[in-house]
Amino acid sequence: MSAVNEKKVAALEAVKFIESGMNVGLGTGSTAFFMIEAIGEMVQNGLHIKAVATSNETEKLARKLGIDVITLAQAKRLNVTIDGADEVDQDFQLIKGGGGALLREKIVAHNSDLNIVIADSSKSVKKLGKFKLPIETIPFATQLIIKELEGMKLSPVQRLKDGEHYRTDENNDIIDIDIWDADVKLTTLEQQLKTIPGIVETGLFLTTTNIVIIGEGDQAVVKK
Ligand code: ABF
Repeated sequence: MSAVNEKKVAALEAVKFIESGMNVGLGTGSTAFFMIEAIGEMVQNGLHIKAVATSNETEKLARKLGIDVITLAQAKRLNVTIDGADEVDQDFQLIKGGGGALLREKIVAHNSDLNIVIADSSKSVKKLGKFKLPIETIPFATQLIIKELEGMKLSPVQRLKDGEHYRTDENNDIIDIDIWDADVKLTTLEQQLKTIPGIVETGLFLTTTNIVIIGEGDQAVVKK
């Protein structure tokens, strides 16, 4: 079964957790977009929810599908958030941010009662870090942060798009770092990174996820 089909299988399983009256956080990325399309159909069939988008792209898609999008401030709290990931390990620790939306995704996840991650089977890993870890930085500090990360042997590379510095929805930079050989606990690494002034957020989601749904062939494997 292709990755696309596995993404759809996982997305369709996840939307079963949504009920009318809920505030729902909508993730970013191709797997999340399949989930949003499914919710769009449910809204056409009478589902009443309010949604908070984790990126401008997600907001545009949700509005196009007739989903009632509100701000996080208006929602105050989310009943459930469904989002993708770049890697997920057996302890539900994630690397996210390949799509550049990690800051709003982590904020939305933090303000959600239930966080569900959906992914195709290629995202399941024994050890995080084959996928480079995205770090969101304030442009004022990015070049100096790169130097500091080089000193930490994390091989930082500033993300580019069409030859220019990639800019997030919050108009920040993204630096991708290699943590594969970092012989430090992920929680310690996250703390070390977050103490560097100018680093806004990392793509390490270590404690936010309650349920992982992996598309494996034509089956959705739900892990709680
Ligand atoms: C988003 O989904 C990002 O955090 C992550 O990078 C991306 C994964 O994209 P896809 O579902 O297209 O593999 O939540």
